[in-house]
Amino acid sequence: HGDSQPHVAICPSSGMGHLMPFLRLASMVASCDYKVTFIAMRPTVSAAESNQISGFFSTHPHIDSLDFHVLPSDTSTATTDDPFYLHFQAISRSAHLLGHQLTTLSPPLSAVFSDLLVANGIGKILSDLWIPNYIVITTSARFYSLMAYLPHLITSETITNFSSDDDGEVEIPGIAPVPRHCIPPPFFNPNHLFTQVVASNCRSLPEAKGIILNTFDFFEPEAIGAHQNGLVLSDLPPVFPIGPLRPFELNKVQHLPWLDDQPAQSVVYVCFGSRTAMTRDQIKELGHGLESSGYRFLWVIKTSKVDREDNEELRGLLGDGFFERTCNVGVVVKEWVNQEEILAHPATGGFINHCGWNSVMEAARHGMPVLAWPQHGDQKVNALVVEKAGLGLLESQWGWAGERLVKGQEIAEKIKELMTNNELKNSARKIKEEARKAWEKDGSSTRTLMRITDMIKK
Ligand code: BUP
Repeated sequence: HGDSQPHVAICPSSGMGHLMPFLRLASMVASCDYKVTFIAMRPTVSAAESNQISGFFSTHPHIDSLDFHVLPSDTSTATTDDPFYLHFQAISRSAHLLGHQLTTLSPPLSAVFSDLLVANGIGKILSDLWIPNYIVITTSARFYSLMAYLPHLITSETITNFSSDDDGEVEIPGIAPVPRHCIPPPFFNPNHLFTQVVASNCRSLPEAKGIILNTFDFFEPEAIGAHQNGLVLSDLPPVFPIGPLRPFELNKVQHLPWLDDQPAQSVVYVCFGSRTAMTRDQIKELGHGLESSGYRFLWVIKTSKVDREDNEELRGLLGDGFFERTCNVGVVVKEWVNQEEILAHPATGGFINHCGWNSVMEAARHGMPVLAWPQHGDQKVNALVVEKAGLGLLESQWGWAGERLVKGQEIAEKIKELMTNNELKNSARKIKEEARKAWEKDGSSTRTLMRITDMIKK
């Protein structure tokens, strides 16, 4: 130990979808006998994130924690009031301060694992000091390709030339073209805050030592292969696919007495991630859909954008009598649940999900068939990956959040298909098997993680 033990700093950005994979990575790196310092972004966007961070440190006392205070976002020029986009901008704007803070850590850092959103701010500072920076991508390899190529799409005006009713495709070297309707709408506007933050950080990708991907060879062979062969852009760093990242141990064991009492594979688990996407009317239709599908359900529902204001009355939202009529077959939860445990539970038979990438990797790890219902951002591209890999069903006509009201009957039909499709069940099982193999002694993710840790030791 002592000075010979390599020291790695883990720098996530905000939002549960960004925090979770970094906590997992911190735990995995610490178990390779490295000294790990975890940078906690303050304030967090949601209370769930700060709870998750404290839960993590109660089981990982050997990992150092360092708070980093993010500068307030600059709302004067902002083109959006979305709290997550504003926070992304704030983090991106503060990243140079984070870079300086990292250089004062002791013992000096052997490497940094950082979020893409801080790449621009810390990249140059770290490379001047010869500290290798590995950028961790919290989305699919396919969406990473689109982001990496975004600066080029903007400069060449390829993307701004699309009109909103265009049903063309965006060509990206090395990977299958991305249908226009799957590209996040902000990307068509080069002045949108989200587009600017992503594009400016992606311009710094070439400064990184490597790109860590939470995916695995079997799941995304095309996009991983394209990067390994330098097809997307020739100046991008090498990729290191080490997914599915493994969950870490928590002190609190969740009790799921209701789920324990249900028959095997009988329950539809419904969760659209930590931020809400759906309109009130759509939530109501989803309620109708679940009810008329006749299946049992466990529905985790978030009714406002960020959990701090999450105080809406579910009863009013779901309509008179919903709870009375479904009390024997369904459970609705507003609280934070341990999703991995639900996906691992024998009673769970299907997963209705927005395709936040962590959820996708968790479904893959547990071989859980997914009804993909993407809402925002990277989720439509992720849903294409889910469909192509054989992990789920995708109804491409359902649109982005709020674009179209999908009726309960239509949802119920899809739920029946999800729960009865044997071909899908078999391919999901195969994916689980391959995800397990990726982490065997000689598996692709095990070997890739070892390559990274060997590089850091040198
Ligand atoms: Br909600 C919820 N419990 O109650 P995604 C989520 N999770 O464990 P998101 C719980 O949070 P972005 C809950 O397992 C996953 O690891 C879930 O990340 C966990 O979606 C994580 O799936 C959520 O990537 O993030 O939060 O919408 O918008 O960044 O994709």
